[in-house]
Amino acid sequence: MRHTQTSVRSWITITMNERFTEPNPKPAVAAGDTVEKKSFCRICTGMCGTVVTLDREERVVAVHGDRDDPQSLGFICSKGANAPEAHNHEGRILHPLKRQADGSFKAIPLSQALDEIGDRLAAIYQEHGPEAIAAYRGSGCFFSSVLLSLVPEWMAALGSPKLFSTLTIDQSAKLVAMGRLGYWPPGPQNFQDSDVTLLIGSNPLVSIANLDMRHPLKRLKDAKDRGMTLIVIDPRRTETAQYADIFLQPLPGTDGVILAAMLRLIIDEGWHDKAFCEQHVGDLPSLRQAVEPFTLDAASAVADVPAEQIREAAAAFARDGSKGCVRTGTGPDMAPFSNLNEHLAESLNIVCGRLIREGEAIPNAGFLMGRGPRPAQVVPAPRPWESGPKSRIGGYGLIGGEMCTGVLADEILEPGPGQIRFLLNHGGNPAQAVPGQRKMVDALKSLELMVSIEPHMTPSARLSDYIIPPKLQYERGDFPIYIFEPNLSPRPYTRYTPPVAKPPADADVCDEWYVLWALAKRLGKNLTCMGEPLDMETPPTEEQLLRLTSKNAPASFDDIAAEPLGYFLEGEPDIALPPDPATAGKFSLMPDDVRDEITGLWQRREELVARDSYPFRLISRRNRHRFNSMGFTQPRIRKLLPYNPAYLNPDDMARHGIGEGTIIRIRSEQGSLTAIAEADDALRPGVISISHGFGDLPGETDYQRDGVNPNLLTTADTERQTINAMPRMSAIPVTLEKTA
Ligand SMILES: Nc1nc2c(c(=O)[nH]1)N[C@H]1C(S)=C(S)[C@@H](COP(=O)(O)OP(=O)(O)OC[C@H]3O[C@@H](n4cnc5c(=O)[nH]c(N)nc54)[C@H](O)[C@@H]3O)O[C@H]1N2
Ligand SMILES: Nc1nc2c(c(=O)[nH]1)N[C@H]1C(S)=C(S)[C@@H](COP(=O)(O)OP(=O)(O)OC[C@H]3O[C@@H](n4cnc5c(=O)[nH]c(N)nc54)[C@H](O)[C@@H]3O)O[C@H]1N2
Ligand code: SF4
Ligand SMILES: [Mo]
Repeated sequence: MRHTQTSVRSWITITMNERFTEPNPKPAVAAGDTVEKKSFCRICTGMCGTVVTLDREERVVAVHGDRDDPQSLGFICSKGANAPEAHNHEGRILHPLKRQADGSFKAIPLSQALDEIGDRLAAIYQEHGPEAIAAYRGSGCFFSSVLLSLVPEWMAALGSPKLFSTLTIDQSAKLVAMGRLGYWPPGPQNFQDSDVTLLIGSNPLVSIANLDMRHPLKRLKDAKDRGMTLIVIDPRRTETAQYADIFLQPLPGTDGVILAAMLRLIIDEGWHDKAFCEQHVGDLPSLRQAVEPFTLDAASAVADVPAEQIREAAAAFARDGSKGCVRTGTGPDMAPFSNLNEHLAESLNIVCGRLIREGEAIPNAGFLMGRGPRPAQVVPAPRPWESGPKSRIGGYGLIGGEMCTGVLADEILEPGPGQIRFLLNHGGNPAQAVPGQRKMVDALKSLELMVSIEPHMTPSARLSDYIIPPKLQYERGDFPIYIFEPNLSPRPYTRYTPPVAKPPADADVCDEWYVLWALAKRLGKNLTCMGEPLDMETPPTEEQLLRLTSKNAPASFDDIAAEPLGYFLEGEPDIALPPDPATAGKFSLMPDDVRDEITGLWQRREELVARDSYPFRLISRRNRHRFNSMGFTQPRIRKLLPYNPAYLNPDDMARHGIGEGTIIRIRSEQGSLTAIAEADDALRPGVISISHGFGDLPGETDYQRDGVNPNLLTTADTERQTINAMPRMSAIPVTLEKTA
């Protein structure tokens, strides 16, 4: 089946209720009419090797895991296998769309869209300056290697510091921790040969994040087979926690308390690495002093886990384990005190010396991101947010070169010089993803101009003035997302995939980089890619940009491209160099702001878990079939998991007279939502767990059809963390009632 102009038009006029009911139009292919090509999936950090089946028109008809792939070993998940639907379903946007006065969308040619956007953008720029122009990058943008550098460079070309992304509603606590503790160039010890791992608030077997992302189940089983001890801390006995040797199931939001108690115990028992601390830590006694109130009994009382279990976990990690790290996911990094949680988790690694030492091999010193010398020494706390641009609202500095998404809605809504009037939503879905949904949606609606580069009619797309649909992953050439390179592979590795599929013949889908180039040109700006100036008369080619993307690699683009299953750098791995006494600094475990936070944690410890007015705590979970909201518009994925249930412990359900499928109302201080209850005996009592990425716009959501958006219960306005404005996105106090 081919998409025609008419099918797009008729799709646009489909009514709200009908818009998701299209069957999956898998192209009909006669046997023998197909070819198979190797590529890799770019939905998540798994970067799984795939075999893509294509029909005569070079459209994707099937995607399988590639057993020959030395990294992912044939693994594929349901999201990756569903790529044919993402590429071919009737709802995929195939022509640039312009919103009409009545709210409907009209297909227009790309050149017209770019001209019109360019004119309006230039007018905003001239009248209000670069500060009025912002971009929000979502996960659909991060998984394209060229865009990783090009989007920030586009913002720089326009002279605007207002680049936002999901980073600061995710795990930017990791950047804050590094910025306050100091940085160790050779990096942490790797998972692959550790004898202990402490995993906090992450579920790699579903999220394919953390631990080892290349066929996580196989790698986890391998690690267990060679004797690795796995300790998991999570309010839910997750798929991953099933493999734990020690499992702590605390109340959400209590990681800081548990970690502080572990640090206290480890230092008192002398289980830490004294020689390492002596040489590389500036203030161990200050840390010890700050954790003084956090006895095992005190932590046990707050977190509601046995004191003996905390001791057991600390002993297994620090006393019995010799190699291996604490690794955190979104759980602690979204809970209250997220920056402190992450700081204490990293402090545990530092105190136990779980870093690659002088003379030791650095398994993956980088590939596309470049390989500099890595001395085994501390780069003292750089605190980059303390200098440079600050947000107009809240005065937050830049995190990872970006503004904090926690203040994005305010930056749009608050009048005054520097107010954001234009937003490029690049591969994101802020109307669903950002905490405080109602306010975020109001903000998006108030923009003078919103443009989404987006293949599907998401809630955010529907709020846009223009939607520019891109080529999808198998239609473009790429490398794996390189910002996490050392975590993606224990060996220096990258892989080039050419485009293997073609968009429908009559589609007008864009190269995303072209949109940035064309708009920069229309504004009379010069764009760079990886620091290299681009010709602003003739647009670059995809290959040219990928060549630039690989400019820091230890192999040429041609050599990389010649290895269809990926390029592994041969030879001896890099070695951590001796420290340079002239520049070596020390880790700062207890700077003043962290001390304030730990004091605050102690003072608020009871309130964090108080169950009087809000007896439950709401937490997140990833689900297998969607990547955040991706799949929200795809009929088969919707059929697989039509709505996101509110998971509850069966005892809680019995106590409240709630059965499977009971319609419940969940309220927080911020708002309320209606959801369908489902039992999950893996969840501890007192906790409700709901996936994000579901639910439509406020007022347009049918909980049975769309699921619900937990961001109706969150806010970005209160309890923002200092430094990164991180909202409270886990351990949200809520009440629960049956609906009439
Ligand atoms: N309550 C709550 N809220 C959360 C979270 C939570 O746990 N709980 N998690 C947070 C986290 S960790 C994150 S990362 C954010 C995610 O926030 P976002 O990144 O804003 O949301 P996604 O749903 O991932 O949106 C990705 C979009 O990219 C589009 N897309 C797919 N392929 C392409 C492509 O090739 N090009 C382009 N341009 N677009 C493409 C998809 O259709 C989709 O609309 O949500 C955050 N929000
Ligand atoms: N299938 C799938 N994979 C995904 C995604 C997806 O939507 N679907 N999203 C991707 C994205 S954007 C990201 S950022 C990564 C995230 O990857 P992960 O961080 O592994 O995300 P989750 O699987 O949600 O695991 C978070 C865990 O934290 C627990 N938790 C919640 N609150 C607390 C707390 O206060 N303390 C502790 N200790 N635990 C807590 C939850 O029960 C849950 O098991 O996953 C990525 N991978
Ligand atoms: S795990 Fe991630 S990379 Fe692998 S197939 Fe699934 S979505 Fe794609
Ligand atoms: Mo994320």
